Amino acid sequence: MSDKHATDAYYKPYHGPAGGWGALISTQHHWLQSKNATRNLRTLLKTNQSQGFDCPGCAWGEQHKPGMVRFCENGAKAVNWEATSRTVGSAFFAQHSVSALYAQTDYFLEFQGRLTEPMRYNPTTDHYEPISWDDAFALIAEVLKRQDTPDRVEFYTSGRASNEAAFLYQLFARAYGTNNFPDCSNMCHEASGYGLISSIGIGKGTVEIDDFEHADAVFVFGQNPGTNHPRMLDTLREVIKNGKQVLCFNTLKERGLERFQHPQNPVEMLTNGFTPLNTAYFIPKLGGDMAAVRGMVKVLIEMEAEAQARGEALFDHAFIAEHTQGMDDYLKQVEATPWEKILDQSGLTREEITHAAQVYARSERVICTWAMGITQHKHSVPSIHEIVNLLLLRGNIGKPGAGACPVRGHSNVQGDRTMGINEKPAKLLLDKLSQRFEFEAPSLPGHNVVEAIQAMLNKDSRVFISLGGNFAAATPDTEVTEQALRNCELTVQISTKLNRSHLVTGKEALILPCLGRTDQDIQKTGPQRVTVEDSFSMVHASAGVLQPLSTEMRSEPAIIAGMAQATLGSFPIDWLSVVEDYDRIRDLIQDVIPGFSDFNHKIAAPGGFYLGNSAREHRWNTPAGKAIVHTHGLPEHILHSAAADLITHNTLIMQTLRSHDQYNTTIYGLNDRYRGITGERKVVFINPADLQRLGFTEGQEVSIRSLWNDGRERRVDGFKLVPYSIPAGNVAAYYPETNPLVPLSSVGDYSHTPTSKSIAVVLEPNQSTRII
Ligand SMILES: Nc1nc2c(c(=O)[nH]1)N[C@H]1C(S)=C(S)[C@@H](COP(=O)(O)OP(=O)(O)OC[C@H]3O[C@@H](n4cnc5c(=O)[nH]c(N)nc54)[C@H](O)[C@@H]3O)O[C@H]1N2
Ligand SMILES: Nc1nc2c(c(=O)[nH]1)N[C@H]1C(S)=C(S)[C@@H](COP(=O)(O)OP(=O)(O)OC[C@H]3O[C@@H](n4cnc5c(=O)[nH]c(N)nc54)[C@H](O)[C@@H]3O)O[C@H]1N2
Ligand SMILES: [Mo]
Repeated sequence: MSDKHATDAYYKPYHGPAGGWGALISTQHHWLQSKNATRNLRTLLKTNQSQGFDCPGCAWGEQHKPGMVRFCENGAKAVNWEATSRTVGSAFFAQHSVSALYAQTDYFLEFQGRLTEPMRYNPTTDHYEPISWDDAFALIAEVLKRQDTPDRVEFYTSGRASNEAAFLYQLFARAYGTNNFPDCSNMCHEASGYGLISSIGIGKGTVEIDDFEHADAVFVFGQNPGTNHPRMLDTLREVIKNGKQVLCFNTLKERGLERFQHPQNPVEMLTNGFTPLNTAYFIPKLGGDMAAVRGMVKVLIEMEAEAQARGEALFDHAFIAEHTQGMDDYLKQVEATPWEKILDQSGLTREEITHAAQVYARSERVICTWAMGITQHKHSVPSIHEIVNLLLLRGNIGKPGAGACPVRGHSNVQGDRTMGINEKPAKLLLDKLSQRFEFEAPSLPGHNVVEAIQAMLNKDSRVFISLGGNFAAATPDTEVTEQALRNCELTVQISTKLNRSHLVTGKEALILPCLGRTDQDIQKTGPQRVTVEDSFSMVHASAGVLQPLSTEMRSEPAIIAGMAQATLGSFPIDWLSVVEDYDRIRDLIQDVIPGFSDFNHKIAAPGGFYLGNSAREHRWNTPAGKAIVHTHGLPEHILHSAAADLITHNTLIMQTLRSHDQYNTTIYGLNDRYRGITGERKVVFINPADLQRLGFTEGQEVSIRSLWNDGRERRVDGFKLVPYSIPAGNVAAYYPETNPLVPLSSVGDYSHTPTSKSIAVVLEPNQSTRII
């Protein structure tokens, strides 16, 4: 058993600020590791510049001030990771069998370098072997054509695909005949899309990046920008410098939200001047934000009564009357919610909630931002409705400096949805596609991620095609998902780097190596650019700068066109001709997708163009023509009943989250600087009182077992306990190592998003070392 000294080796609390010298040192380390220092410096300086490429790191927007260097530490890691000169080609696969590679860690797999040749799995030898592009496309076409219905095929998308690739991909799948579009968004901001469409009639944030300059207060719910959206820290820092408020709600004391030092501002770094980033930091329990916001509204109702007694008003009654429906019912429900329930579920004190409410009341313009701490729970959609209701009370949607801001993850996940990657497409999109391309677009809803896994498990779906991403590792219930993929007749992975999904093969399996954001993309008419959309609905161009490592790599649009041409011939378009010049793809997009008229012309502008947002203009695309104020009771329990029914006094609620050295399933390194972890990923952050109550010691290795009433054991072993500032009853551990614990059917209400932030678990002495 480990003692305290064993823990010291990997856990040492971090006292510095976020950003700053640590960020620079870390960037340099990753730079050198990529074996390509000068090539990468050139690359980094082109990041997010108008003549360069869009950073593949995150979907935060750009503030267009001249001369700014527009990358952050973690963006630099993402760029360096892609721009490596290491390659994985036929010699590599001849050397390593698929089973041998399967035994390696995720870190090892991606570290091997860029995929450079199309490969086909040979089950007899258990090795991948080279295949020509034509043969690969012919194999895909043959398998697709022999299916009795197009709904046997799943078309997965990860959010790095460009608008051009995404548009062609959905056109291919729909022309083939299915809406089976499981996509990473189903595991990510689905609840934001659903929650916002059902309340304000558009599934996107309502703020522009410049709104932050005008906000009086920014409420940051359930996100860790120091790691996951570092450029957002610059924006928050400016808010505070303007003398305005940033209030953070996070179940962990995240260093990146507490203090921040700008890595590109030498004066600040030399003087060691830290900007205190938050003006208040609240630590709710997991899943407690809805209760916290409800408590704030309860206080605001009292303040409104006091204001009325003075002949004044706190609520924006004119706005409520003109623009909303259902506010009275909601306010009655809030009044009927007892404080005990609010305090118990939120884990906050009445004073804390009152303080937050007072800041809200004093602020003319309020922005609420959120990410996975809100969207990956069972009651995520109700939580988002609650946040929207809070904003609507004082007309905080559609005025400068105010609004709703779900902070997106992947750099083009929002654009992919705009382009029609959606398993439940709007009728308008299908009508436009049918009209423009003269075919009947399929109207039956397709599968989301969880449904796709279930369908492959039942063998209802038999082919899995993946435009990027790492489905086997990113999805819940790893063992079940792997079985689902293995059931397929064919799995196709269009990827930049080797990952677990290449090793969990169907009967047939293909790896199709593609160009990334940083690579030059030369087609018949010359160099091409693609476009992406950020969290603020800004669409802009991106063009890679590096020479591809192999002539055998193809662009995503070219690969999609190759599959489509082999499967469908020139129906409904001449696929190969549109990829000769991406302007032609953009012409198609402009004909189908609203907001893209004059597309090719508009992307010439530096910074791109704004797609507009109906809610911001007070046009509410809801059945009532107004913003809908939804009324939900606080959840009985934050867990799904299949877990809640099994809990005992030993049960803890676990969130799965990202370390500082990872990009989703891509592991750059084994450190998590701001949380003080080095050289280790298998850790469980736990409240010291729980550690003692459960009879464990710091640094002890444990197994984590999750609770779900289907008789299947879900367990991971060998995790070290790290005492941490986290509410009692809650624990945290990294994704994807803990994905085997997330039951496939533990999904959010309305959103069907796996509840990756609320899993019932028990900790047990480590099973792998236990003496029986
Ligand atoms: N460097 C880097 N950048 C990334 C990514 C990456 O992996 N690495 N991933 C990208 C993607 S796809 C996404 S979606 C985003 C993810 O960005 P985040 O949402 O910031 O990612 P997580 O690591 O899941 O962090 C969740 C945060 O919410 C807190 N939290 C969890 N549950 C709750 C809760 O119930 N209430 C509250 N108030 N807080 C809670 C956690 O303590 C943690 O700070 O980042 C994107 N950017
Ligand atoms: N337990 C748990 N599970 C989660 C989450 C969680 O918080 N907890 N978060 C969820 C979230 S928010 C998300 S978004 C998903 C992410 O799910 P995915 O998007 O499926 O996973 P990534 O890890 O981002 O995918 C990485 C792989 O993408 C490929 N790739 C990288 N760049 C490119 C490119 O430009 N083109 C192509 N074709 N391929 C490329 C590389 O091969 C790389 O190995 O995971 C979800 N899963
Ligand atoms: Mo995400």
